[in-house]
Amino acid sequence: MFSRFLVIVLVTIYCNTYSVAHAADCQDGKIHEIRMLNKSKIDPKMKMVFEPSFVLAVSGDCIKFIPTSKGHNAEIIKGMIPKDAEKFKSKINKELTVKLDIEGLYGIKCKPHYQMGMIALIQVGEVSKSVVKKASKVKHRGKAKDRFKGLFDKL
Ligand SMILES: [Cu+2]
Repeated sequence: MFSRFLVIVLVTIYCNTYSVAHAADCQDGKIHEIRMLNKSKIDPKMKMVFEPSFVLAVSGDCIKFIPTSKGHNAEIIKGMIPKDAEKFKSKINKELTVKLDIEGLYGIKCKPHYQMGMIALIQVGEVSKSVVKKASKVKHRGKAKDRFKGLFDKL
């Protein structure tokens, strides 16, 4: 009986600690929202997009990926993440908030629609020319190639 009570107490403490820690994660920084859409709200001719597809953030900011349309996810593209930063990947149709502490460029794709050009670029802090050059050299397929070119051209 006592141990059962203890388990409940411990679970309660754990849950509270977890939610508090989680909520506190983004307290110091800004939360940038990126929507996952079947159709762009800016240019309706564009299908399968992250919107905005480029975010300029500072270290400690959070990015919230919102599954506005169904069937999308957000994950790091191999080779498009700063050294020492942690990779992330959301589940299809699930919202994900990540805190980005390490400066640099983060390339994001939606796994099912990558070839259709569903990609995004996040810049955290200042980035050097060599960082931009390295990230822009990552090879892409399908429409992802053109859309990344468009994003890198603006950097
Ligand atoms: Cu998608």
